[in-house]
Amino acid sequence: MANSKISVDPATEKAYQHAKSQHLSTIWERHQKMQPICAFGDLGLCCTICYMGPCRIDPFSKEDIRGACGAGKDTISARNFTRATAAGTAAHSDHARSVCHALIDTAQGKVQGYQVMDIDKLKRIGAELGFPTENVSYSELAIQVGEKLLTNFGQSEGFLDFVKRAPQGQQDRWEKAGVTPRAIDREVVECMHRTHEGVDADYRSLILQAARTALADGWGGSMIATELQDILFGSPKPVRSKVNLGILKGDQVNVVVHGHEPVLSEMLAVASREQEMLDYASSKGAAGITLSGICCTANEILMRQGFPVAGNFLQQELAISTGAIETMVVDVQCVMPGLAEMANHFHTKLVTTSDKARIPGVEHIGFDEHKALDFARGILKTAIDNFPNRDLGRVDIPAETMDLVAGFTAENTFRHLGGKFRATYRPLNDGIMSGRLRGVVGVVGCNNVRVQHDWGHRVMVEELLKHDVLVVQTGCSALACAKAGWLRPEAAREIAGKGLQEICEAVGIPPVLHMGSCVDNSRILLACTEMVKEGGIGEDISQLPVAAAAPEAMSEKAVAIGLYAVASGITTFFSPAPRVLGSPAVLDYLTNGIEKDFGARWVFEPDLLQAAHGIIKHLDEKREALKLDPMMYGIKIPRSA
Ligand code: MSK
Repeated sequence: MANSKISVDPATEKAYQHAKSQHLSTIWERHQKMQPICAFGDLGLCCTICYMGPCRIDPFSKEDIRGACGAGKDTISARNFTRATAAGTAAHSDHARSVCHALIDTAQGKVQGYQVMDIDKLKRIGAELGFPTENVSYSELAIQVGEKLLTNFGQSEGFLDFVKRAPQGQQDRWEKAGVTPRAIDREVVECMHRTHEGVDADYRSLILQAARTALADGWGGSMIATELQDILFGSPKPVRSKVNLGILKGDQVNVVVHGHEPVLSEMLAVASREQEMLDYASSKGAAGITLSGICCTANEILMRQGFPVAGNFLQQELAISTGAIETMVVDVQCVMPGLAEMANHFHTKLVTTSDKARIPGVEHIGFDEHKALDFARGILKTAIDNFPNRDLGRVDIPAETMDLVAGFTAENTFRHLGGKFRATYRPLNDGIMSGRLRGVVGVVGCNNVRVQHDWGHRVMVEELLKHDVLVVQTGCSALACAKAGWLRPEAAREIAGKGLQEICEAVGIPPVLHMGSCVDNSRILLACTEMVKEGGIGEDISQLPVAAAAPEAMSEKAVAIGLYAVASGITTFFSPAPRVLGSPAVLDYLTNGIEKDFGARWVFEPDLLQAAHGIIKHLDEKREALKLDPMMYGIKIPRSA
């Protein structure tokens, strides 16, 4: 941690101090009250799976202590890890299932307001799935694609369709390890079965099932969600916008979307631009409507429509504490129940909209896609009606905002790099081969109250940029770096090493590429696949000079993402570590043994600057194995590596 402040972001620090001065409960105070955290739980050595316990294993005991059923620390720790992976995969994949249904319903004309926006992508994916794409209506094709991908959830035979997209080397490894994912729901269910009392007690066998489940997320649920959202709402293109609490407007109706699913927020985006709505806002004394977001619903409407972002995970309560939000509309995942209490202190209406996610005491208006646009208009109208209730004496919006460019995808990065006439990853691969670029690293994931807000992302990314590493990002990590200004093309000149600077300036991209929400980590898998296909820097993903990192990991989804990255051949630096530190065997497998199975491993380094240096060393080892040119500008590996 850089200092005693709760955040390295001045807007967040100011908003926190303001909330504290009003004695408002925030995550920082509640977390403090939880201290000391339970070491058994933290180490993964508490078993709550049956009702004979809970059983806890003392990690320091010289005896081979076992739970009542005889499960030791390796079994307990691996079971906890497997269940976390299953929960993370379930979250991403259930999201994907909703998008499949939304695409089918749209094509059947059953929903209001949506239309298929990316016909080219629909045709590409239709062809990939084996459907004729000529002389067929787009609606028919969309239904076929949606229905085919829906079978990936529960099919009793075969493997997931998008597994075939992976480089052959990855597919061969998965087959050899017996982890090629079959059906998404099946893998999640099998995790729950195997971790039930008295089933699988072998830690390696459990972790391999966790890997199969994580792969069902990365190359299944998450990839389906990303692809179908692109088809339905349009594939992102580079777009300018702004980030941080200062985007909230003192004289406008502020509506904030929060969570992960873009199905409703896309309609709110449409409705917020309608003249009728703007006129209604004006009739209530507001100068306009500002629609913005928190977390990944924010990333979705940022990537596709350029709407501003109020903040990332740890800023959600503070956004309400500005006193300037009329309505916060939440859907699923990363929505803290603590929002309810914060909203009660202000005029803010907090509204849950997914029937899967309610909060006691909070108004629930179940989203009805069939009347999606009218539903969105209704929400906006209520927000506008709430504008006169704002207590102007309590409004305190930090001034900070930052410009950014978002909207990068595996496909459009391809076009950017290759120029207008020949879409190719060649310049990227050439940049790596010639030593202008050291490699590419995906720095992704959450905020975690155990880490100073945004500090982990920034300390790591800054070090990587200085050492000529192109950084791709998603989720709250992208927003942390956006607030620092590193998602502006000018940042290349300001912060990047000379080689990275030259590449960014030649192509006109920022040194940090924002690729979307958590499910869009699947775009990073596809970008790695393209790098392999382009040739010259590795025969499969595990040979590429690439890595992944989650420096402020918080959710079970982060565990699933980390595991599918590793199982896809990408060494992943993850902190805080998942709850496996209490089992030396599980820890050794995840950080060493797993490399034999997948060509990559986990690294749990809590010193995040040191972790950045570890990433740089890892990239250099990959470069050396490929006998690539030395780094063009001779930047040395940092001493701590
Ligand atoms: S929102 S999962 S805190 S990235 Fe996707 Fe942010 Fe992590 Fe939630």
